[in-house]
Formats: sequence, structure tokens, C-alpha cells
Amino acid sequence: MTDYTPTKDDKFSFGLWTVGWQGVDVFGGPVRPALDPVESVHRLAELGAAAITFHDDDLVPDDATREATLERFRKALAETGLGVEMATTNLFGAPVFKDGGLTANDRTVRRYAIAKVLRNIDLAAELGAKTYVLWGGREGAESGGTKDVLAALDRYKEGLDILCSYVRDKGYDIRFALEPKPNEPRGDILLPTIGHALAFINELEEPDRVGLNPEVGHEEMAGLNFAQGISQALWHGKLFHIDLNGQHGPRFDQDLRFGAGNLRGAFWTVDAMLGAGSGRAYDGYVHFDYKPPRTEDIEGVWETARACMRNYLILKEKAQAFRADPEVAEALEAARVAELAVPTLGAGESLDDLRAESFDPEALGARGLQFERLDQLAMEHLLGVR
Ligand code: DIG
Ligand code: MN
Ligand code: MN
Repeated sequence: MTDYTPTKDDKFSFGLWTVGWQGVDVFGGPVRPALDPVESVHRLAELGAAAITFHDDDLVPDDATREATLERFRKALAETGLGVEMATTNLFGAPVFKDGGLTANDRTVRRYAIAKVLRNIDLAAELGAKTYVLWGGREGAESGGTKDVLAALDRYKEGLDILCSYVRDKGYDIRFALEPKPNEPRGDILLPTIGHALAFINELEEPDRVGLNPEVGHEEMAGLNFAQGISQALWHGKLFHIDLNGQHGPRFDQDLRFGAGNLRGAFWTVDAMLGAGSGRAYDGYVHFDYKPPRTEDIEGVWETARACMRNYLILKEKAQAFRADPEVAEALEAARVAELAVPTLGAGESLDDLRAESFDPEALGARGLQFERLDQLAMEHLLGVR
């Protein structure tokens, strides 16, 4: 049993907008004062985080204070050793983006959006970020006739191709990560799930520069299994970044602290990230994109940040214990899980060879698969009785 104290080796990372969330919601204004990004850097470092991430507007909302803020911010990074591992652009808060940024009907808005992203890519590169996220929260519509989806995807592609060519020409060591979400704030958001985003990436001029930043709650809002989603992203080599948080199924985006929503899903998410089952682990930052609830004061905010990392470490220990349990090894064997890694056709085998085999589907169908024993063992590790 460890004490679950995070260290920089755990590569935990937080968005400035998370602990800086003032508790606003659709039905109420802020309950907490604005938080100085420099204060966030120091407090997150004290809690054990290794890096931070930011939207342009989280850090440098206006030009008048930009240079002074950046000077204080760089000083805090140097004092704490905290890195900047990802950056992104706020293309969703200001009224100008009320119909989106890269896919706004209004061409001038689209041109302004690209200029805003390019400016923050320069800052991201300057601060050493290697991932640039695009969450198209406003790219979508509330009504069918107002958005020509095919044209919108053309513009989305155009925008990404422009950004990829800019990073290439500048020689920046930056990859892009698209963040899917099905709805909220728009009635329907373009690229709503991991699957849609993966298909879209294939149509870009430089698909290798673009991957995914899936978020737990966003896939679960769509009724999907997040662990399976990031496993497919890993299979495609596209899990460039991750937004961990908590969600209670299809409802508004709760952005709970990690582990506080679907706990079984969180266990399998950590297991998938560790790659013990598949042999293909996620090697990026363990990044949290969550919102401390409106109920909390600033001490409650730091408690939620601490709990995100603590819950991850607790679940990591449980997932590793599950994978190391000899009874689990037996149950995996009985469930033929490893057999799935064996190609269906033998080396050099022809289809005639395969068709020459006699099959007994009734006998095959009569087999018990013994999956429940394996799942019960996983559940008992999660419940702490093994
Ligand atoms: C919301 O889930 C989005 C925005 O907070 C941000 O653009 C992105 C970064 O992880 N997640
Ligand atoms: Mn969210
Ligand atoms: Mn997110």
C-alpha cells in the first residue's frame, strides 16, 4: 500500500482553467474569485503535478498585461520546475465565436479564429508545449438548415491543414490533438466522438501530425465506453493526449474530478492507459480536465486537484494488482483472452486449408466462456477485498 503521494515522475498535468474555474454554471454566476495563473503554478507544483496546460485566454487574455503576465508565469515555472506540456485556444467563450471558429458561417470569423490559434501556437512553442489541442466546442449547430455540414468539414479540414503547414514550416515540435464532444455548448457538435475524429483525421493533408485528446465525460455523454475508445485510439497510434475527469453517463458535461463518476469505467481506463492487457501503453501526460464544483471554496479546489491525482494512483495500484494476481492469470487463460492475439489464419495457410477444416458450431456454442469469474476478480480488486 503506497501513500499515493504524486511525484513529477507520475507526469500529472492540469489545465489552468480547471483549478481556475470560478464555479459559474448556466444558472449561476461565479462563486470563487479569479485565480492568478502564477498561484495555480505554485499550488499545483506543491501538490505534485509535473506540468500545466492552458488556453490563450486563461493566461494572456489581453495584450495590455500580456508581457508582464508571461514574465511572472515564466518565473513561476522556473521556480517550481513545472513544465507546459499542452496548449490550446479558446475558440468558444467570446461572442465572436458564438457560431464557432474554424467552421463559423461568417468567413471573417473563421479568418480571425485561425489568426488567434496561430498566435497561441507561437506561444506554445516558446513555452515548450509539444501538444496543441483543438476542442471545437462551438463548431456545430442547433438547427439543421443553419450549418452545411459538408462545407463545415471542408473548412475544418482547411483550418487543420493550414495549422499543420504552419507548424511544419516553422519547424515546431508540436502535434495536434482533436478533442471530440457530442454536444454542449452547441446542440450538436461536429466531430462528436473518437470515431468521427479518427475518420476526419484520415482526410487531412498531413494526418500524421494530428491525433486525439479524448475526454472521459465526452465519450460517456454519448453513451460510449471511454476505455474502449482510447484503446482504439491507441490501436491507430493516435492517443496523443488525454482529458481525465468523471461523468455519470449521458447528461450535461459534469467534468467531475477523476474517479468521481463512473468508477468501474475509471478502473478500466487506467488499465487501458497502462497497457498491461494490450502491451500498448499511453506514454503521455496524465492530464486532468475537470471543474471543481460550485460548492467548493478555494481549499476545496485544491482538495479536488489532490483527489484527481490520488484517485489515479489508487486505481493504478489496483489495476496493477489485478494484472499481477495469479487467480486473474488463470481466469484470463480460461476466458481465452490471450488467444485473441493469435492470427485467425495460420502462417502460410490458404483459404482452401481453412475451408477444408470441419467445424462443430454446436459444440463451439456450448462452451462456457467464464468471463464472469474474470470480471468478478476485477471488481474485487476495485472493491479492495483482494
Ligand atoms: C473542454 O473539455 C475542453 C476545453 O476545456 C479545452 O479546449 C480542452 C482542453 O483539454 N478541453
Ligand atoms: Mn468536459
Ligand atoms: Mn476537455
